[in-house]
Amino acid sequence: MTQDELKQKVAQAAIEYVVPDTIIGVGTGSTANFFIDELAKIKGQIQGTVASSEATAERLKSHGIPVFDLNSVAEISVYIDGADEADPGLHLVKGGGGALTREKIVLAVADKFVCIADDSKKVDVLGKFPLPVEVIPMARSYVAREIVKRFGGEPVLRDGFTTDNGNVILDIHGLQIVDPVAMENELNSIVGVVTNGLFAARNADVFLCGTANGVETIT
Ligand code: ABF
Repeated sequence: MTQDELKQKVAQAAIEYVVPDTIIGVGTGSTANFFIDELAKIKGQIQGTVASSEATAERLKSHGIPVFDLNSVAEISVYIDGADEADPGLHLVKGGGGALTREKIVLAVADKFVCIADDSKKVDVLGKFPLPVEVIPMARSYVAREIVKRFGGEPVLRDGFTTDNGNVILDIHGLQIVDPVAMENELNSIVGVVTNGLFAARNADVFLCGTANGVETIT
């Protein structure tokens, strides 16, 4: 099976987690896009969605799926999104697509987090994928220096990229993240950091992992 076929399989499997007559949080990226296309087939069964990026909102709307502003929504039954890395504790690195802050905000409102990815995203220790950190532009150099001082690694400015929130991203290369919860919290304590791509304090509840032998459900 190709990687796209694996992504499609997990997207189809995620439909099982869609709660009828509720609002669904929808992530960003190529795997989430497969999910949106599957969701379109059952769009009459849900009230609507909240999107984690402008790109996702566009795709949802192009299928005629209602997209609500998060401020008008009190409850999201489930948040379904991809990841860049997942460790055995279902702690994730996300944000390769640059949507990490809105992803984390939508997730904060959701009752359940279902992560969908092919098995290339499974790792023993997080950090091989550069860890994205969204930063207020004027704090970029300060935050980069603090990161090197506290964690080592090499923060690299994502060239020519501005987030949906008007900020920049530093991708930290060369990390071995053995305590993802502690690192997530400490990164967030640096003034000028908006969010970081560790989804560890709130990790995934379910990981639907696409393998050559089918979809593995990891909880
Ligand atoms: C989002 O999409 C991100 O948090 C993550 O960076 C990315 C995964 O993309 P893909 O599904 O294209 O591999 O979920």
